[in-house]
Amino acid sequence: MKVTNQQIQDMYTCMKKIRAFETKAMDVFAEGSIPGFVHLYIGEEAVAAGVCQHLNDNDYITSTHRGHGHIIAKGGDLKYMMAELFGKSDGYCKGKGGSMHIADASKGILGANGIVGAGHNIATGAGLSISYRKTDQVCVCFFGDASTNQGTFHESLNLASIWKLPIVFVCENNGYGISMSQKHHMAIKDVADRAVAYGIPGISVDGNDVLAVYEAAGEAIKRARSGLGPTLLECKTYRHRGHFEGDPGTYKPKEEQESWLEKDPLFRLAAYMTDTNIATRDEILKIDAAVDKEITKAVEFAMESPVPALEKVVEDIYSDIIEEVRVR
Ligand SMILES: Cc1ncc(C[n+]2csc(CCOP(=O)(O)OP(=O)(O)O)c2C)c(N)n1
Ligand SMILES: [Mg+2]
Repeated sequence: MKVTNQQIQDMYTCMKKIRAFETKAMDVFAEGSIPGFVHLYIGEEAVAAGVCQHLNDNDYITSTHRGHGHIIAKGGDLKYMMAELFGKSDGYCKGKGGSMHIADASKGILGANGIVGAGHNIATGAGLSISYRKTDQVCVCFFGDASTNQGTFHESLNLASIWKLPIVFVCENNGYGISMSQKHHMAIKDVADRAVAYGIPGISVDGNDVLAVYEAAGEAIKRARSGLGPTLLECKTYRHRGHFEGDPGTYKPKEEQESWLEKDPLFRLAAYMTDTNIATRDEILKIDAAVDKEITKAVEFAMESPVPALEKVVEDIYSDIIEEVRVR
């Protein structure tokens, strides 16, 4: 699959945006500015960036508790995201959802999700809706390795396969479900092997190599758009932080952490870009500076946004859409 220098630069910008957003979220959480939990995506940026490079605004994604990266890569607005993390009224969910409940229907972002395995079903529903409407949209379902032990994963892959739904199931295999390493939560090494049970392609790639992710995701998305059905794409990666902020991650062996830090996807891509003359060091630093500026603005926006009034807690509980359906 052909990739242009411009697309490579765009993927770098996207990964840098995720890294900078997450690093800022880490800092403001440590200062006590963010209520609730934050699960950071640092180290896994190449997966969201490489996959979403192929998507349009009207394609769908479903996400997880570790969702900031997916939302940024799908075009989510950093200001509204940051305000949501701060629990402020200008946030995506008016400050009532927080980190794990960010959605933007205008961009096909069907929501981050605190329920492990729930995105699989939402993606299958979105895929079914696309196939009913006969459009060329796709839905990408992002999820972690441990979530593939949930019944929802198996039910969803089965239905998506038999109905040839336009879905790409993207497993971000970071080797852990909270503190439990993969070798203690499943008896196989490659999650992609699970595809065999549903008669669909199962591909495993280096999830810290954005070009490998881009290539494999491109094939899977092409297949889905052309009506050939779903693919299970496993991207092997690693989270640099603990499961959530506050988890010191002492269960991760030091040598393991060091070996993955050497494979940092952002630094790897920057090195590739300079080695192959796609960008100079100065050009990369310019991108970094522009991204940092955008993040600073997002934090200012979040800090200036008002705390929601107490009475707002009882608003937005029932959907107007349900009211409309009832009236009809
Ligand atoms: C249905 C459900 N069971 C358990 C949990 C608690 N929980 C939160 S994250 C997590 C592990 C998820 O691991 P994985 O799917 O590999 O994603 P990762 O955190 O590694 O990105 C668990 C068990 C939950 N949120 N929802
Ligand atoms: Mg995991």
